[in-house]
Amino acid sequence: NQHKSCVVWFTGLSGAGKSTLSTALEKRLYQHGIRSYVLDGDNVRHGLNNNLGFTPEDRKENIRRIGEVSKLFVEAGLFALSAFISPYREDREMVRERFSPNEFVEVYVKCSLDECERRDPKGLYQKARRGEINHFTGISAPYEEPVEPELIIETDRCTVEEAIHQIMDYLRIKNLI
Ligand code: GGZ
Repeated sequence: NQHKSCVVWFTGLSGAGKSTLSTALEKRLYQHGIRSYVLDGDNVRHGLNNNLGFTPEDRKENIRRIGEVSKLFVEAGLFALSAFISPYREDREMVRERFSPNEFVEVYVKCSLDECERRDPKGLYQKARRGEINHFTGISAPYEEPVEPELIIETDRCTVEEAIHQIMDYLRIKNLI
């Protein structure tokens, strides 16, 4: 049951489905005997990065640190499933460059802003529209789409199950699992 380890880097708008997909992938990998760990806002922004906000500079540092933590996971032989908006192309590319080409799998969790705003699971878009949250991605801060992501998953057009299939197939083709 030899496998390589890698980072699966989920990028996309708030509410696009990054956490849902990374958690579902963690479960599926576990069923295959592969240990992985989800890094997301809940376990990183409240701890390691609790001194960072949402300005471009803070997001850059957020993503840089998460990239370094992801690298430690991969060196430890685990799959790192990193689920952050990571809205700036330059910041994602900075992380990519820390890995060998087959170790970094960028997954664009694509969903229209309209749909994310309709879902609004935490009511953050509504707050952002009212001007109660500054620098909110999609409303008052940019999201730069990936140019050549390894995978694009359109969460307003497929089920979680289908999305996980798509990722697992990719990992198999690349001999990562
Ligand atoms: C975007 C914000 C903001 C602002 C708080 N902009 O959907 P969520 O709630 O649970 O996930 C979002 C999370 C984004 O943190 P990231 O570390 O992923 O962002 S980045 O990669 O850009 O550094 C959202 C919440 O934090 N949140 N304020 N202004 N999202």
